[in-house]
Amino acid sequence: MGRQSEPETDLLRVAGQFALDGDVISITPYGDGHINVTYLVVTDRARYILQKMNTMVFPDTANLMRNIELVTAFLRDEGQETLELVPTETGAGYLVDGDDAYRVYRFIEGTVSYNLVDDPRIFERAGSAFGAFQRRLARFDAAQLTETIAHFHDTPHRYADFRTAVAADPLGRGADVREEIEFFDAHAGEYAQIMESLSNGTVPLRVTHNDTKLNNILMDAQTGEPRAIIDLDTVMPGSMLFDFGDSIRFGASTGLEDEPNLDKVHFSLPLFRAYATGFLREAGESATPREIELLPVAAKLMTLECGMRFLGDYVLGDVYFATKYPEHNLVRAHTQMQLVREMEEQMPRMHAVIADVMASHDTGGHNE
Ligand code: ADP
Ligand code: GN1
Ligand code: MG
Repeated sequence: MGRQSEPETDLLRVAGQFALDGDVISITPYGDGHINVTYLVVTDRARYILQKMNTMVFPDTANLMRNIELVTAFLRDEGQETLELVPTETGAGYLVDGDDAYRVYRFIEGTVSYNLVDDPRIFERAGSAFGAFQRRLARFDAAQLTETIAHFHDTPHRYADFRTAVAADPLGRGADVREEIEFFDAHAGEYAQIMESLSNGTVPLRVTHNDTKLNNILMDAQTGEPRAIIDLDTVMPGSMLFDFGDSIRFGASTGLEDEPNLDKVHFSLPLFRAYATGFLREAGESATPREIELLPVAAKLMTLECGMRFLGDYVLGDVYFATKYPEHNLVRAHTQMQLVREMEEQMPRMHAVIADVMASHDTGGHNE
């Protein structure tokens, strides 16, 4: 089920309640996010992003928006370009409209984002940007933040949800995906590695982004340098390993997350190296030995976790992720499974890459 766009008159009425500069010329669907419904609003003077927030995924809109205000204010104070909310005409940070909630951001002009990269230099910059984001937020008081989605990267918890979905099987889709279900069952013994290390303190709790897909970074269209990290809905206490792993899951692939032709989907060791180089240059100095040890494992675990979320959603009838066609979530699950298999084959090499990158940073020094 794709999330439905609103009728144009409703959108005009909604946009009209925000303090926009100029008269609205057009409102059109925008971007590739799976959670919110995003529109580009063009006025005769400026451009904006209007989002109908997903209140099923984020029921506590007030605290979600408070988190975003706190984090963006902090980043701005640090001199970092970030999302900028546009208030409503009555000065509120977002708009409640019946059962729905909307927000508006200034459009960050002159930027591009990618769903796929083949140039390791671009991916290294993505690594630096997410590494720097995490390093900066180490100075932010995590106690101020609300946990917007509980157990977000708690992989054993995600697996329990997955088993519940498979047991319910409301549409009878389970029978067609038995092999896929077995794949995630076969890995069940591995899922607790990060959570156990968080519990025993060998992996510290930090403030993390938690949704570090490549398309959540806007890069400067002229220079290629990262400008702003967006999609701050899931900034919460978490592990460095979640952010590193999820970026690798999405970006160190030669194919799109929803590429139906698996011949095009391969885990890329050069892209893995590039991201690790950028990320660890910025965030590696404070990493504990256990964090370093788990970086390759985290890539695999975040890929397994996302794969079981896609497959679970397929079984439940596509109620969570936006989809464009009936098998979309299944296609996404297949790409994640393919990447996991290849990561397993490459695991010793991934560990060697991390050792190499750490050694080169030790000798090169860290520049703040
Ligand atoms: P979702 O939670 O659904 O992923 P995002 O907040 O990531 O939604 O927004 C979806 C897409 O909209 C982004 O991938 C990006 O392309 C675009 N986008 C979001 N905010 C801005 C902004 N302030 N300026 C420019 N583009 C933006
Ligand atoms: C969703 O919001 P978006 O599209 O950037 C999801 C992530 C998944 C991702 C998979 C709040 O991210 O956790 O990893 O899809 N976000 C939420 O592409 O569930
Ligand atoms: Mg997004």
